[in-house]
Amino acid sequence: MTTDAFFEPWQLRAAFARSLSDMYGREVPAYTTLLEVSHDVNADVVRARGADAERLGSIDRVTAERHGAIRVGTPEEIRQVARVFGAMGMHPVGFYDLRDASSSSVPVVSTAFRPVDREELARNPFRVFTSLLVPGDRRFFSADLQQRLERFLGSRTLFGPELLALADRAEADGGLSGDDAATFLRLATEAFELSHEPVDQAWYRELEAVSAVAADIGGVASTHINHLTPRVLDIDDLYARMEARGITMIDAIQGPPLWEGPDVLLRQTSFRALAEPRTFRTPDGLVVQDSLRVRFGEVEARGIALTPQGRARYDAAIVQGATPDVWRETFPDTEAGLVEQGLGYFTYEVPAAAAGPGALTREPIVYEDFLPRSAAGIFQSNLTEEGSKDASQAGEDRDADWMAGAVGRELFDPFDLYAAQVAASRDRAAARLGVDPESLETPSLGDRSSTTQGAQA
Ligand code: OOG
Ligand code: NI
Repeated sequence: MTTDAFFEPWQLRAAFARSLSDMYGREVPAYTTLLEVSHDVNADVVRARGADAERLGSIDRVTAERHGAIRVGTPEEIRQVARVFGAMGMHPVGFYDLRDASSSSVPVVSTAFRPVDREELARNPFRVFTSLLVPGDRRFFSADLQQRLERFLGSRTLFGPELLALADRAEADGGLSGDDAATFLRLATEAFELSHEPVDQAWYRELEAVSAVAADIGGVASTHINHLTPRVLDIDDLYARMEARGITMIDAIQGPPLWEGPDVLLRQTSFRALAEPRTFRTPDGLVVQDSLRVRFGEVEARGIALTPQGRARYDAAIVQGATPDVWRETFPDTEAGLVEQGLGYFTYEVPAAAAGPGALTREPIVYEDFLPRSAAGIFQSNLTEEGSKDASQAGEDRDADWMAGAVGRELFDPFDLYAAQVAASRDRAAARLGVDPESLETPSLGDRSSTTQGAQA
């Protein structure tokens, strides 16, 4: 990086995603295997399907695309996370309550930091699923444990003052100069590396008995990326190739099944965390070698974003079991069907070589968010112990408003963002055609190659 260059938020975001990926690849070798296999799968899909493979994102976007996951302990910590990600044009989107989505002990609520504008997403869609511990939830923590946990969390520092100051400057100035950008990226990457400080054994094990997730968050004095997920264009093929390489994946691909109709939302699969050597400080002050399983591997395929109606169908279908038969009863088997039934989000596009005024095509909007049941499944598949949960106790109320207050920023609603993309595309198309946006009909007929009469000229 040279001193005179200036790095805009998206450039910081793209560089950060690369830097994290390099760090993770050095530290978690199976992740490198996953990246290699993902690249092979994507190259094969592009070769086989041509332009059609890029309908839900260019191959450049998909190749660079990652999501990460982190877990923090306090509202103050998630506010700091928001400053670091805010510098990179990543904003909190959505609210996920994992406490009920999981049968084992997962005492967190979550949001995802990601770009929200179409152009920004196209430049680099890096997103981070961010979970926040709920120490006041009596189903998991006694009053005494809550108090000790909060004291421990209150006394640690996840992000140093230099990193936060650079983050604030980047947000205020719309980017950073070369030297500052390099420092910011180095400090931000370090903040998410696994710490080699000895772990307080008694404290960690006490929390682990309640919840492995609680121990991962509150049993150590730092945070870490716990997985980094590439995107693939054919997750069934990837699954088979990983197994063939001797890497045991979890039993299932989470989310929708493989079927002949359009891919919607998100399909994910993972391999279990590998035991990594860690040092522990015992109650008698000895430092001993042991291991912890906290970093794992995940991969995902993204489909079309669903409207609230589409999502309601998805939620009803997934509890019946995500089989192709259930899907055939639930969803139309064409994109046109999704449009006609108001189930999916599609934009209005004026083709570059439009046949004439009024010619419109539609393009599907890719799902940029997460799914609570799948997320719970990902958490669950990586827990060594179930932990303990006393369902007779009342949980602590948490919702999107609470999360917005904790983060101290606007929390975007995913549905609003998709709907806004549709509206913006409609206005753009109307302006190009010189007609009133209200006069545009949904381009619902035919497939991609066919056009439909947009304006009543
Ligand atoms: C986050 C799990 C959720 C996903 O892809 O659904 C997630 C975690 O394990 O901290 O990353
Ligand atoms: Ni994930």
